[in-house]
Amino acid sequence: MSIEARKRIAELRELINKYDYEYYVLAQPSVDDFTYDRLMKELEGLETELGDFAPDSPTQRVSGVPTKNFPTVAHENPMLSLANSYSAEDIHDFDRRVRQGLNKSQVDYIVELKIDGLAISMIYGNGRLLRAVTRGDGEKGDDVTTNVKTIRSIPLSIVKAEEIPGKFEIRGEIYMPHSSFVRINREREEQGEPLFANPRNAAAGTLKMQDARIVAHRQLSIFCYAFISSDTSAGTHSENLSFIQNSGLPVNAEWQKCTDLSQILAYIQKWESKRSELPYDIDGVVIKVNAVQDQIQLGMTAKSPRWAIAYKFKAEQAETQVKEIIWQVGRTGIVTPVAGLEPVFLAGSTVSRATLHNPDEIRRKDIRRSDFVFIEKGGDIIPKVVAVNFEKRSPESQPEQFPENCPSCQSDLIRLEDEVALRCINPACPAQLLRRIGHFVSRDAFDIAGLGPAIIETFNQLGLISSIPDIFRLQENQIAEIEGFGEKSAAKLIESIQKKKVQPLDRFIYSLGIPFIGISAARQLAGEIGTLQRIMNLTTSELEALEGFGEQMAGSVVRFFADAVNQKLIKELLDCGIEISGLEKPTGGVFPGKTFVITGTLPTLSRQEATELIQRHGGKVSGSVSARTDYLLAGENAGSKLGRAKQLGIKIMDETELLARVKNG
Ligand code: 3BD
Repeated sequence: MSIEARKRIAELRELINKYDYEYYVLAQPSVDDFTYDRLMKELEGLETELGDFAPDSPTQRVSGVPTKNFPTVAHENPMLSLANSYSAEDIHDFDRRVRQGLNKSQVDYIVELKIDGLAISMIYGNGRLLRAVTRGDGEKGDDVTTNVKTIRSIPLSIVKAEEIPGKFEIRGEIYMPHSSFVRINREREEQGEPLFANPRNAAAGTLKMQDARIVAHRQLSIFCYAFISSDTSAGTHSENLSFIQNSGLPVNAEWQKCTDLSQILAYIQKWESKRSELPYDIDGVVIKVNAVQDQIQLGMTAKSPRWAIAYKFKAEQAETQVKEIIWQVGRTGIVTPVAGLEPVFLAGSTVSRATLHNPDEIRRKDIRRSDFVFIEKGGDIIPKVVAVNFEKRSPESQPEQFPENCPSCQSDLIRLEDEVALRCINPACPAQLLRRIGHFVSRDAFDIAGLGPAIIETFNQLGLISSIPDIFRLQENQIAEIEGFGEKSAAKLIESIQKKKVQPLDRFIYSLGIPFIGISAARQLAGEIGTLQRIMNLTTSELEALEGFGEQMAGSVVRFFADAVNQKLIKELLDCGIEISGLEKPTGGVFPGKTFVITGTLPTLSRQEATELIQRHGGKVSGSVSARTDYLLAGENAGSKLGRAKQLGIKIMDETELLARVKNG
C-alpha cells in the first residue's frame, strides 16, 4: 500500500507540476479545472496519510500558516540598479559609450519590456526553490519565500533543463496582471476597503502580506530576466533567457535582438504605442549588451551596470470625452470640480471620473463640457486631465461657468484671498454635513461598519440623522421600519454603532474633521499632548512647536476649537456616551506603550514600514523628540533630532537592533 501510495504521490506531483506549467507559463491548459482540483485533492489526501509534506510539492504552495515578519537577508549577489533614460538622444549616448568602451563599431543588444512590478531574486539549489528575496536596498531584502511560492508559474523544483548548475539565482519582476487587479479592487470596493491605485502598488502590498492564503488568492505573476551562476560561464544574455525558459520559468516573449541604434529605437517606439494592448503594465524598455564578455569588460558605475539602460515611457494616457462637470461639496465646504467621463480603459482599469482640482485649473487648461481630453493616472486613485484635444472641440462649446451658489444649499460661495478654492461657508450646508458624517464613520475615524454614504443620505432625508451625535441616538425600531432594512439588519447596525462608542484619542481627534489635520497629525497630537482638554487649549505657538506643524495646521486647530459650534459638537458627543479611552493601551508587544521617533534613512525599512512594525509590537511613533520619547530610531543622515535625543539622554536605536528585538520578542 505504502509503496504504491508513494508512487502515486510522485506521479501526481509530476502531473500537477506539468499542468501548472501549461496553465501558468504557456497559458495552454490541457485539463479542465475540475480534473485539476480532483488530482490536487487526491495528492493532499495521500500526503496527509503518509505524513509526506515535501517543501516542493505543489500542495505546499499555500501554507495555511501565516508567517510572522519577513526576515531581512543579504543578497547572494547584490541587485544593481538600472540607469534611466528618457529620450532617443540618451539611448544614442548609451550606444556610443558602449561601443567606445568595447572599442567596437557594432555591438549586439537584447531589448526587453520593462515590467512595472517588483524585482525579486530567487535562489535554486539542487533544482529546488530555496529562497525568494525582495530587492530591498539592493544589498539585502525581505525573505518572502512563502508568498512567492504561491505564484504558480514559478516551479518549486526544476527538472526540465538538461544540465542545471547546483546553485543558481534567477531574477525577475513580480507583477499583477490587469485581470487580477480589476478583480481585487472590485472585491475591495464591495468590502469597503481602500482601493489600490495601480497594479504595481497592489503587487507590492500583496507580496508583503502576512497570510500566504490571501497572496495565493491575489494571483501574482512573474517574468524572469536574469540568470546568475558561478558554475557555468554563459556566453550571452539571450542564452541565459533561453536557459530560464527551458527551466520552466516564464520569460516575457517580446524580447528581441538589435544590432544597431535604429532597431532599438524602433522597438521602443513600437511598444510605447502598443503598451495599452498588453494585459499587464510596463513602464519602459530595458536595453542590454548581449555578450557576457562585453558586459564584464564594460563593468559598472557605483550602482548600475554600464552595459544596460532603461528607457522610461511617459505616463500612459487615454483620450475620452467629458460628459459633465460636477461640483462636489467636501466636508470643509470646499467645492471641487470633477469631470464625469465617458468610461475608458487606462493602465489596468476603467476610468469614469477625473479630478479637475479647482476653477483655476479649469481655466488654465480650458477644459469644457463635451471636450475630448487626455487623462493620466498618477499615484492617486483618481486620474487627472492632462490636456484638452482642441482639434476635436465643438465650435458651439462654451467655457465652463463657475457656480456662484453652493450646489447643495444654494448659499453664496466665496473665494478666499490667497486660496484657489471655492468655498461654501454655510455651517448648516447639508452636503457638508453628509460628508462630515461620512468622514466621522470612516475607517481611520470611528470605523463604523454599515453606515455607507447611501445609508447616511437616506437617514438624513428621513430626519433620523441631522448631526453627527444623531448617529448615537438612532433607535432600532426606527431603522427596522425603513425599506431595505429589517429587524435583523437594524439590530446589527445599532450594535455596530454601540460597539464603537469608546475610541482612542487619536481617532477621536481625526474624526472631528479639523481642516488640514489628517490621521498622522491627529496621532501626533494625541501622542504628544495626551488629553482632549489639553489639545483644545493649545495656543498657536504651542502648536507650531510641534514637528511638521506650520501656520496653516496650527491656525486651523485653534480656530476649530474656538468655534462654539464645534465645542457644542464635542460636548454633545461626550453627553451621548462617547468615551475617549486615552491612548491605545500600552500592553503587550515588545515595546508596550513606548514612544519612538524616527530620523534619517533606514537601511531597508521605509518610514511607513518601520512605523507599522513598531505599532504592531505595542509602540507608538511620534514626529518630534521630547522628554516623553523613549527611543530614537536613527538611520543614515540623521539630522537635528539625533542631537536633541542625545541632549535629552534618549536611547538611540538602529534598524538592526529594532529588527533583532522584534525577532527575539
Ligand atoms: C524589468 C534593476 C539588470 C540585471 C541590472 C540589467 C533595478 C528593478 O522588466 N535588468 C528587466 C527589468 C528590470 C532588468 C536589470 N531587466 N535590472 C531589470 C533590472 N527586464 N522590470 N532592475 N530595479 C530591476 C530596481 N527596483 C527597485 C528599485 C531600484 N531598482
